[in-house]
Amino acid sequence: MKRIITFGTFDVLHVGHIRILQRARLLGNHLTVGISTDALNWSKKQKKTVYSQFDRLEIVKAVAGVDEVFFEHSLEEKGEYIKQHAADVLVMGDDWAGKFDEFKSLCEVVYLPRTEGISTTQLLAEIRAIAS
Ligand code: C2G
Repeated sequence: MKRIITFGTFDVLHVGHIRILQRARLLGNHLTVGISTDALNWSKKQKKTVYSQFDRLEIVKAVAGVDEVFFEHSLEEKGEYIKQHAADVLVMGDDWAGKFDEFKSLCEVVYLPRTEGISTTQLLAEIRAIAS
């Protein structure tokens, strides 16, 4: 059994999110996803989410290939989350490249390329333009 862990906000779920979850899952047999809480999202990005942490957790849980979800309350607790979930591999998008190398003592750390041309920020701008 190879256990994968990944983290993210996953607000207004889009194909970039789906692809990273699917590619992460292909690296092992079990995928756990840490969903950034609303408070963490505000502190790390000064952004409010469209969907609440509860809705974001429920949506990601429903994605095929996702086996388990939990709330990520703090970036500083990442090592604890890796241990609690007995993860063999930490997967992150390459926008985080190098940022989590300190966890290489606990598990393998893999940065996967982001999907080009799509982001929640861009989607929200398009929704605003369509709605106005
Ligand atoms: N992602 C992607 N392609 C995109 C957009 C996002 O592959 N076009 C990936 C990101 O690289 C990340 C995951 O999808 O690995 C979730 O992205 P976000 O919701 O933006 O998550 P973020 O706020 O970066 O949270 O502990 C770290 C954080 O919780 C990561």
